[in-house]
Amino acid sequence: TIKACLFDLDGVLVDTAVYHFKAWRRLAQTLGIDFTEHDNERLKGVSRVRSLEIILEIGGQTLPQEQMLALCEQKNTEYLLDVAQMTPEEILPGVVDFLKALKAEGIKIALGSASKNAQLILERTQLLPYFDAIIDGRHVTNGKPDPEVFLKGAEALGVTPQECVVFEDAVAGVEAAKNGDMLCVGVGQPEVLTQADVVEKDLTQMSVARLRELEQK
Ligand code: B16
Ligand code: MG
Repeated sequence: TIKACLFDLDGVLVDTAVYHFKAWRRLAQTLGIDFTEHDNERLKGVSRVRSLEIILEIGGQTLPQEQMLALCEQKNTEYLLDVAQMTPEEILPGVVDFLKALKAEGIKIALGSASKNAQLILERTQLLPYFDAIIDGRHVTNGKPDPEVFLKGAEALGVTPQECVVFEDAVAGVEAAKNGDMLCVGVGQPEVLTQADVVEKDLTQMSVARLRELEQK
C-alpha cells in the first residue's frame, strides 16, 4: 500500500523554471550565447553546474572549472532576487488541496528536488509545514535519473520504495523514480513522460482515491 508521496519541486509544486530561464539567459548573453526558451527545457530537473555545461555546449564554449563555479554563483545570486519575491499565489493548481488530503489520510510527504534552494522556495510559498522530509540538491551526489534523491526520501520517511509514489515533470525525474522501483505520476504531457505510470497535466485531478487506483497497477 502507498504510504508516502515524494514531490519534485520545479514544475510540480511551483514554476521556478521562468526565474531560472531569466537568470540563465542574462548570463548566456554576457557570454555571447543565444539561449532560448526552447533550450531551457533541457535544464529542467538538472543541477546548476550541469545547466551551465549545457548552455556552454549550446554556445560551443568551454571554461575552466573555477570560472564555471563563479558563473553559477552569479546566476544564483540573480535567481534568488526573484525567489525572494515569491508568494503562495505561485503554487501550481491542485497542490495545496492534494497535500491537505494526504495529511488527513496520514500519508507521508517528502520533497525530492535537484535544487539547492528548495527549502527557501518552500518557505516563501508557505508549503514547508506540509513536508515530513526534504531531500534536495544539498543532500545528493548523483542527479536524476539516478534514484538517489527519491531513495533518500523514502529512507527519511521510514518507508520502502514500493510504498512510494513520485510526482515528476522532467523525463530524468520520471526515470529516477522508475530506477528506484517507485510508482510515478508524470506531471505534463503523456507523449513526453512515456515512462510514467500515469500522466496528469497538473495536480487538480489528484486525490487519495486516485492513489488507491494507482496501487492496483
Ligand atoms: P538550483 P527540480 C531543478 O528543480 C530545476 O528544474 C533545474 O532547472 C535547476 O537547475 C535545479 O533544480 C537546480 O536548482 O540552482 O536552485 O540548485 O525540478 O529538481 O525541483
Ligand atoms: Mg522538476
